[in-house]
Amino acid sequence: MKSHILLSLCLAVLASTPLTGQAQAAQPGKVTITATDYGFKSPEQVPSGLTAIEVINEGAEVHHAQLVRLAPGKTPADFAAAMKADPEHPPIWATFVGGPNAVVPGDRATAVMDLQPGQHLALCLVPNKAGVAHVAMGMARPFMVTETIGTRIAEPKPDVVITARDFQFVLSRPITAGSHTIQLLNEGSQTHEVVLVKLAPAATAKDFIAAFEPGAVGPPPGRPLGGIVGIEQGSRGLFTAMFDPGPYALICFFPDKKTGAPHFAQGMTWEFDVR
Ligand SMILES: [Cu+2]
Repeated sequence: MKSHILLSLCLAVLASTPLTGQAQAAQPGKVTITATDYGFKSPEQVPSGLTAIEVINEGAEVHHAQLVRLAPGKTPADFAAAMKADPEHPPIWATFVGGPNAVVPGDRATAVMDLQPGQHLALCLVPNKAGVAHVAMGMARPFMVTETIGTRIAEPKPDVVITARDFQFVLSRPITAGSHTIQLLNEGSQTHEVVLVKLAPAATAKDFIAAFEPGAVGPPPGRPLGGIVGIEQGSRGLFTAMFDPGPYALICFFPDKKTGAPHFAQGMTWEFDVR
């Protein structure tokens, strides 16, 4: 989940590359990122390769962990400076490489991503009630993905594929009740994400989105259950979710390359009923 609002915010927080919280030991194939209001705890170094990245939300707001890989030679401070200079367009040397999408306080979500070596950042682009993206309040955490030879986890086999296009989601088959391993595949020309939302009865994706607009009152009529944060053209990521009967929505909040407006405004939502 993210908002274009974030792109107009000062990301000076990154310039000082704060290491919020304590470093944790990295374990091959698995990384835990703890989100609070407003910071991340994560290992400083993560081995490359297929990795189950878990976000645990210990905050009081909705959080996710958007991973961004910087090109060789680029630093978190460079990223902050570039975003400050041109808030509408992330620098081309920053690659959006997925991560676990939004969950409510007390919840957790996992995304399986194939991490490549290099300097990374975990960002939370979810806005608070005032429309300020959490990244601007300190939710930016640098970490290094290191070259690894050795243990790699096996790639989970998806039983549902969600294909993201400009600007729609296409499901390989209807989602039934029970647990599913889902692959998000980006076949669009832009970066896309998927937030899986369990909607409240009679609520729509639009109602849920409206609850995150600045000035909205009351809790959102639905519960985000993770998904995959922004991935670029040709990329994929995997997540597992448990489906109870009822209404669900898939939503892309990623800002349009040209206009900066979120993709849901261009119709990138999908509602479905699990029976
Ligand atoms: Cu999108």
